[in-house]
Amino acid sequence: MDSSEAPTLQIQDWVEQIRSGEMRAISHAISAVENGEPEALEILRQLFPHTGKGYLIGVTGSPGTGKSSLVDRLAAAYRKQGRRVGIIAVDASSPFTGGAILGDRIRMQRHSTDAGIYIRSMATRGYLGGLARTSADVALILEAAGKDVILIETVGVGQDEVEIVRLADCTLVLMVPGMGDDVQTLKAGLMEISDIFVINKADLPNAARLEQQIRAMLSFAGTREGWTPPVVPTVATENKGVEELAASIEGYRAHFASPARRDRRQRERWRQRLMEMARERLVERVLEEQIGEKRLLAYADAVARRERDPYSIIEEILRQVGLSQQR
Ligand SMILES: Nc1nc2c(ncn2[C@@H]2O[C@H](COP(=O)(O)OP(=O)(O)OP(=O)(O)O)[C@@H](O)[C@H]2O)c(=O)[nH]1
Ligand SMILES: [Mg+2]
Repeated sequence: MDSSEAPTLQIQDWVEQIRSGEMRAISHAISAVENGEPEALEILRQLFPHTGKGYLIGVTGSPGTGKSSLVDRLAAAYRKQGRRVGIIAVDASSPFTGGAILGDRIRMQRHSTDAGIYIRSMATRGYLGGLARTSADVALILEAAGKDVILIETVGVGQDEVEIVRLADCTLVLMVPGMGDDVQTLKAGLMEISDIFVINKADLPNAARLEQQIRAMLSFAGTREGWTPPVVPTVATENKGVEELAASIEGYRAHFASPARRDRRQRERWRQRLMEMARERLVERVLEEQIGEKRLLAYADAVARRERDPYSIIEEILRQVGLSQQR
């Protein structure tokens, strides 16, 4: 065998193993994506034609609202229906509650003997390719591995996290009673992306009040393509409201199942992802490979001291890589 053929064959084997759902092959591929290893791109390319059938559910909300607990329950409900489940927990080590790591550990133990469920935690820092793209790629791997439902848990605080749930087919925003000004704390960005509102910890006082507030807010926001986000109360710790939530998700899925709607959403999603991917690759190529951190710092110094203006520096950089329009 020619040595140049060896890696290709290996990758083909690897891809086959992922597609048959082998946990170690899946984990290995996810690590390759996370670490930006060179073979990751080839794996993703080969897996891509086998994606597109999984349903991505984004679960977001402030720290400690019960996202992990609820994801755990939803996963169990889907398993009962015989569906294969993937879970991506982004930033499972929230510094705010401290409960999450323990919670995730318990969850992993509970499902550890079930081959139909794959759970992966990802820390938020240190991804070469950016968090949103990395988790999108991880979701593609899980889809190719035959997961029917993929749950992505993320703390809805930063732009990155909002980007992540934007990838989802359906996004749940968790709120809990008695958190400050309740609905006032709901960021406009989250409002825009929420397909279903979940009032978790509905066992706590003031759950009904929160529900009223959300409904009042929704009556101003109106419907999107004929869909008004339902408000579903749950008690994740007691497994209450989980069936109802699964039914709401199913309702949402059915609502957007028409080919025209689905195609429009898919096209919009890929338009955004293509732009992000292009931006990222261009920045990587131009700044890291052509300019370098040292030169970048020197430019920044010059601008900060007002010795140069940033506009002509960008022109200069583009000229160097042959992309300038001004010649
Ligand atoms: N009373 C009550 N407590 C709950 C409920 N759901 C979760 N909790 C508790 O809330 C705490 C946080 O739950 P998690 O599931 O870790 O919340 P999270 O949103 O994943 O937290 P982070 O990932 O740290 O942002 C834990 O102590 C849970 O037991 C609920 O419905 N009612
Ligand atoms: Mg959590």
